[in-house]
Amino acid sequence: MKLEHPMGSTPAAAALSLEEWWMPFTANRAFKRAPRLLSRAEGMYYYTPEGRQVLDGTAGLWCVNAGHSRQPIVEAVQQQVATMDFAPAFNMAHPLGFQAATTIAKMAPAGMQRVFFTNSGSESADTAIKMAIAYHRARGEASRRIIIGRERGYHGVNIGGTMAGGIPGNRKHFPAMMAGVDHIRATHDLARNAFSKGQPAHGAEFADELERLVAFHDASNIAAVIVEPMAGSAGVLVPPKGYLEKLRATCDKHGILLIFDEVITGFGRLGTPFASHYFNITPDLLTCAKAINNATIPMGAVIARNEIHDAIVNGAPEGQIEFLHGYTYSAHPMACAALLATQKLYVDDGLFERARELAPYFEQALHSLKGAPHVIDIRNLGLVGGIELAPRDGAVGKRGAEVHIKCFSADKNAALVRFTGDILALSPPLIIERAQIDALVDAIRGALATID
Ligand code: PXG
Repeated sequence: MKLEHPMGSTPAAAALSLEEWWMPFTANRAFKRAPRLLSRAEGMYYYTPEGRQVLDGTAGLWCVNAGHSRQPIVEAVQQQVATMDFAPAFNMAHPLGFQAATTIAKMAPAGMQRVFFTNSGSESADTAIKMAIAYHRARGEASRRIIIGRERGYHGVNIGGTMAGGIPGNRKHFPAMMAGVDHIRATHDLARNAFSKGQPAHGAEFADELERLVAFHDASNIAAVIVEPMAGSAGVLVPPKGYLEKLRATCDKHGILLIFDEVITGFGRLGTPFASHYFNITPDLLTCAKAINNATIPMGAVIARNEIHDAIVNGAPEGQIEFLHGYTYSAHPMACAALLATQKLYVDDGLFERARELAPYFEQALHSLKGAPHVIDIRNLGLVGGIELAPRDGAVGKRGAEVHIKCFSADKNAALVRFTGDILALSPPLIIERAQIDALVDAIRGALATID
């Protein structure tokens, strides 16, 4: 089972058998020919097995908002695993689950104080979709089952999220599961909005497409619209001014629920607890995960408008399970312990305010890459940045991948940068310092100068 390792692989990787781990969302064969390993993390940095320091420009995968291996979280999890490793949450409970839900409810938008725990963003998306359908059914509108997503949307990889998602490559192999969904178009508009700072000026009218789909399917058949308030995975697509307001108004007009997928935007990424606060628009259901507990233990949640909870729960006969849904690990005690410690850390360190204060500096640093080779757009919001590169002729995505590898492999000032096709994405931990923002941007500038 031991592979032969080509030149360039790390000694630590060379000592491993790489065949057995079928890696997620990875070009497995290419990766295993030249593996990139991380073995330790602290604060703003990852360390490779051979001890190279790599600045974390992506908070892991948009999730380690408080920085890595923070002591209060480490201690909370250590203590919890020694106190009670697991407790069932079906018709049983433990105090931490309630404390965790109360903590999240306090920071959620007004009127959204009911929290259902999952273990990931994908599970949150599917849970929210089921809740939306259950809500309409409980109110006697069982025909409302269609889910409207958006092109380039990402809602994870479970069946509901795959259906509602709008990334063609993720969907194309699963056509039989795709009944009952439709999509509005993405808001990306390079011609009018390239190099916008913050919310772009043009494109509120893209939301009008929802009216077209409502007319086509009839409102009586539509359960919910699900969008990321700011799309991350598909390449940092910031909503145009006025766009989300229009979506909210159209949903209200037709009794359609609005689901905000805040898996990336939740917990300070934009300088507010949720993007809902940032945009001042309250959805009906809000999905989150990742930074909920600094990604220490897998966890996600759906936050529901109280009225949605009440319609489902009070609509069922007394003594019966009202919502037949849940996971063995919903509100896992260790995930809850990590959540409580993480949320306290966010408050104690003022990290959401810090993100808000740093955002203008981050914006300025990022936009200094305008004019660098291949850069055709730069976009930003809060501590999120997207840098779009012109694709190489006949090799879409190659430039993005090369920048990622060059930044990671650099002997000096190495950095972890995400790429989606030819779009680079930055979402550093909220503890980043100004000098580290400069280092991150310099790493990208250096990599861009060396690729063709
Ligand atoms: N919704 C959104 C908006 C997400 O960004 C999910 C759902 C799924 O979450 P889980 O926990 O099931 O993976 C996500 C995940 C990237 C990247 O590089 C983004 C995600 C995951 C991995 C990579 O942009 N987002």
